[in-house]
Amino acid sequence: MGDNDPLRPHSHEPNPQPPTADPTIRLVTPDEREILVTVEELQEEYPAVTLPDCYIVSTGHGTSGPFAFTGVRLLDLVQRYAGESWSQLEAISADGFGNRVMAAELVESDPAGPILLAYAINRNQLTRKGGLVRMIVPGEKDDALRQVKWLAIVRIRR
Ligand SMILES: Nc1nc2c(c(=O)[nH]1)N[C@H]1C(S)=C(S)[C@@H](COP(=O)(O)O)O[C@H]1N2
Ligand SMILES: [Mo]
Repeated sequence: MGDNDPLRPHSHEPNPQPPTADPTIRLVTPDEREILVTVEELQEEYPAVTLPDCYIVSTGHGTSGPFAFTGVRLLDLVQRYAGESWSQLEAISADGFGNRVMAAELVESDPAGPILLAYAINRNQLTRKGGLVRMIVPGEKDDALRQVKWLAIVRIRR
């Protein structure tokens, strides 16, 4: 994929502007099925989990928080569509910012809490500008490169 590979290390300068308006996520299963997951489905079909003490730690430009993020466990979403037959996934935003998540990180979650797909912050719905839907990785303390705003694609790999 060359220089535009969203999974390669990228700049710490966050993009402040949502690249698109629609927060629907395209989930791709290991057998290449594509499922569109809306914010409403996340809110209605999965247990809501709130992590009360999240920080967005940004090397070079400060830390913000604490925030209480509410959303679904990424593990719950993945297990619904891929069962147990997967080893990792790619979480990629609409502005081409990405992260790889290994199964072990979801199954044996960090003591700080499980990785979430968040739709609310401090009990209020996240705005699109605020990152809706945002991946929150509570175990990440050193920079904010895993706190992916505007999640657009979840590609699950065998
Ligand atoms: N989609 C997307 N997510 C992103 C970024 C980005 O540019 N695009 N920047 C990251 C970086 S470098 C930082 S510091 C934080 C900033 O989060 P904030 O905008 O909520 O302060 O978002 C992270 N998540
Ligand atoms: Mo950053």
